Amino acid sequence: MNNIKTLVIHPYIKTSRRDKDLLLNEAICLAEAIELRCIFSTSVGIDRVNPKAYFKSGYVSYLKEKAIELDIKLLFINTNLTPIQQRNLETDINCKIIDRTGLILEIFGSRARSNEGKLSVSLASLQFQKSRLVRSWTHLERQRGGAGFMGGPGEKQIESDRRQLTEKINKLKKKIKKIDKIRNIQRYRRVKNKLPVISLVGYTNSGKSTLFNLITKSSVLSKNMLFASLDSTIRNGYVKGFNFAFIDTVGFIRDLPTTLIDAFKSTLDEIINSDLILHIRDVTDSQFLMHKNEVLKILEEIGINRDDKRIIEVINKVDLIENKVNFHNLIDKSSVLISARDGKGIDSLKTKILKCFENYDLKSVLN
Ligand SMILES: Nc1nc2c(ncn2[C@@H]2O[C@H](COP(=O)(O)OP(=O)(O)OP(=O)(O)O)[C@@H](O)[C@H]2O)c(=O)[nH]1
Ligand SMILES: [Mg+2]
Repeated sequence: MNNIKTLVIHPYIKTSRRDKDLLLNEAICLAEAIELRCIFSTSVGIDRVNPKAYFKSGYVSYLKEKAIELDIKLLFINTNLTPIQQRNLETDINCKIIDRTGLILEIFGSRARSNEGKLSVSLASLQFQKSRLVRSWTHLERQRGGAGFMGGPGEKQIESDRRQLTEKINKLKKKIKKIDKIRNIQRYRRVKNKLPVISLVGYTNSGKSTLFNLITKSSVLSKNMLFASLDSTIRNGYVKGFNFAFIDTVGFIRDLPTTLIDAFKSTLDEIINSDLILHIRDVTDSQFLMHKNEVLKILEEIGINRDDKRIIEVINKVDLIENKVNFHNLIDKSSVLISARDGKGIDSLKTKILKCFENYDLKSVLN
């Protein structure tokens, strides 16, 4: 299903001060995260959104010409479209259209490995469909494993009405609740064993899994790709001889669809219950400050204040910038600088972690 010839459009309101080139680049990375072949990409400034087709008719004609000229099979528009806009664009351009939420759902669908992850994505997709009900990519009908929105069973439009969707949603919720119960039992056990829990959170691609693997000697997928690892993983890890439970969580991204936040609620709840939250930040990220805010915003959505004392900032990938720029004025003094790749700073990070647990009855494996 990969390699679909895709046109990537990043629309922005002309008065917006966000950096359109960086956002276009992120849009291309999202498309690549599901192995779409980006043939042409551009950002386009608009004065206002056309409620019928998002763009003015002149630009729609331009897109149509481009799609024919380049034999485009899919158009990714990096914004959230209403069902009407999506349908009108598809009819006018005669090409499949996917919007930002749709694409992120596709990526999540292709990445989820665990039972809970798959169920959560299905739930998010159904809720997304229910919110539009005009057409869908029929996430549940097709066999999972990649961008299934072109050809094959994915082509079939969903016929279920709202009631059927609601039924499916309720069934899924029940299943997830069951898994939740197990999760709660596990959480209870960890509490009973007094095993402190440390969550790794951060923007996608910041290096969470790399650090997680290093500390817990695991092999979670870590890759230079948005949303490489999706399922949250929990493993024991030792910090200078003391035992902790570490959690690698799903990566965050700006404007993470709320349906996904909802669907991943139980996973994200693990973060709320953590004793410590490592906020992993990529020092080479050109949107270093904006992405910090996006992460803090999502944490706030799940109920963790941005000034929560449990959050420690971990500035990662310092191996890439040493002696290059003075970035120290961009970061808090309390942050820890590390390279999860070459291990630099890990000792300081561990010291800092232990300091946070000074008043805690830690289990030493040396005893
Ligand atoms: N140079 C350098 N690269 C790093 C470092 N840490 C991680 N990377 C690379 O950054 C990319 C992303 O790393 P991941 O660990 O997959 O990032 P993540 O935060 O888990 O990303 P998602 O699971 O996609 O949200 C990979 O190519 C890593 O090899 C580091 O300290 N230095
Ligand atoms: Mg990861």
